[in-house]
Amino acid sequence: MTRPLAALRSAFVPALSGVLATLAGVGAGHLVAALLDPADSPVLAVGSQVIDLTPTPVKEWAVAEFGTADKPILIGSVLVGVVLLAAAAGLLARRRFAYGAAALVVLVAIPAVVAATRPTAGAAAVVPSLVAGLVGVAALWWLVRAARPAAAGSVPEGEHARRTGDAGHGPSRRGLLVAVGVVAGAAAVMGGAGRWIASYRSRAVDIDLPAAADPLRALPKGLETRFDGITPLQVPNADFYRVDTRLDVPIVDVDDWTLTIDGDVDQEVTFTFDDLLAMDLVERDITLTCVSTSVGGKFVGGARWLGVPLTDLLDRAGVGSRADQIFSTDVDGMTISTPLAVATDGRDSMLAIGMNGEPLPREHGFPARMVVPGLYGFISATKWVTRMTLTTYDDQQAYWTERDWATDAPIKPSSRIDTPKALAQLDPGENVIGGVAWAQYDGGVGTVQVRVDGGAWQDAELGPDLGTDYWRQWFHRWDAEPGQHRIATRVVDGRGEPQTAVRAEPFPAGSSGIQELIVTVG
Ligand SMILES: Nc1nc2c(c(=O)[nH]1)N[C@H]1C(S)=C(S)[C@@H](COP(=O)(O)O)O[C@H]1N2
Ligand SMILES: [Mo]
Repeated sequence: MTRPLAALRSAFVPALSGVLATLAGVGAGHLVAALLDPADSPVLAVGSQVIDLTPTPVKEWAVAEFGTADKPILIGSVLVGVVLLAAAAGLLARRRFAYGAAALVVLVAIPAVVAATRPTAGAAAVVPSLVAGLVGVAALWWLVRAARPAAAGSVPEGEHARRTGDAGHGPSRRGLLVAVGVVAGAAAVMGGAGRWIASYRSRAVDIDLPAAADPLRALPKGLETRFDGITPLQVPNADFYRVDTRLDVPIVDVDDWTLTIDGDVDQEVTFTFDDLLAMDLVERDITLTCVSTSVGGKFVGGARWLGVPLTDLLDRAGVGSRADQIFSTDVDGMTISTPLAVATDGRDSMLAIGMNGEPLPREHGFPARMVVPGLYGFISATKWVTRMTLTTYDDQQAYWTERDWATDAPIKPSSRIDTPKALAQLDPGENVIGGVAWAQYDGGVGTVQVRVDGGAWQDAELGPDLGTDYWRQWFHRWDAEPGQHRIATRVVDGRGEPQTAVRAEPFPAGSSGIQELIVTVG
């Protein structure tokens, strides 16, 4: 055997020991966290910290590149980093066990510190990382011991086999295999159990919500019932886009939850969930849009929200004259700024507790979230909200404000092509082009237009009108001739103003420009 190969071989078992010991520790930490607070799991804690520390351009790139898959990719990267460091710890442990153990302790100290310094961390936040450290070091000790050569000097291959079962003379190859198997198995079982428990705890909530004081009419039939590929008029909860800084879903117990309104108010008030249920509830069709969505992007969705008008809540507290923002905080200390004057200008801003006839799904903010028509979600749609502080932009800066995003960001009007898809292969003859468009301000969607191969803009036909706060489905029948074609769309608002063709990136106040895609006919 060549020298580098031999070195590699002798490094393999120690490195593997470090990795397995670490995975066992992480698995144990994940399991304990699932029982206490899943957010304190070592991997999630580090992942969340990475999200918060990631510079905005990188985050934008990741969201654009991977969409909602950015989170599994992030967790994967954290795990790869951990595995490399764990392998190094294993190699150190071969030199001297204490070195390797120390490296492992440093490795778990990172999530422990991160978990303990989360804004809402309790004393128990470090427990999962402590458990991870203890289990990791114990597993490493066992693996290192099991891997130690039976005697000083070299033992011929066959000797190992013969020594199997000879407990008195130190560990054997079989001992090592058993240790490796047990540690790997335990890591998988504990990690798997942790995941299962966490997902069981985050299952849908079963509460009956009262009806709105003045319920909306049943939803009309949308264009999706006539044309394949057009986004449903109302997006089912399970398909609704999700954008937030959380890796997991906060598990909020509705009996412990309260919402406090404080800051520049006549009197601080606190509402329980039952207090909300006792108030007059309203129902509204509102389209939610994410500032991170690119032109033609996916992070937009229409839903029917049930909740309490925001001004009913603010009036109970009595807003002072100094405040210019609602600085809202979620269960985990995440903060969002909303311009007070905009939110209270008469639009249907609300604290939503229901979505499409069901309690808010945990992913979408259970038990309560803000919804403000016409403002991008990052300055308006606080999920899992527990506090609204009336304050000024000078006095307090929210999460995205600190990251240089705009503080006033009305949703830009836009039209999106849902069908056909970019680069689709179509049959010649009649094809339906269709999608959704929004212009969430006075006037709303006036017309939606379609342009083929840079020609004249032609009016599309519109689907049901649910008000200016809601998107509008549209379709256009196109007699397609063989060849390659460019199709584009734009919305013209009720005042006759077409959406701008000027391209803008999502940062800092939302994307703009016209979506154009290429299809092949023939
Ligand atoms: N607590 C909390 N609320 C949040 C966010 C968040 O990261 N944390 N993200 C906001 C953003 S950027 C958007 S676009 C909307 C998305 O709401 P959805 O996930 O229900 O679609 O929630 C907003 N509310
Ligand atoms: Mo967003």
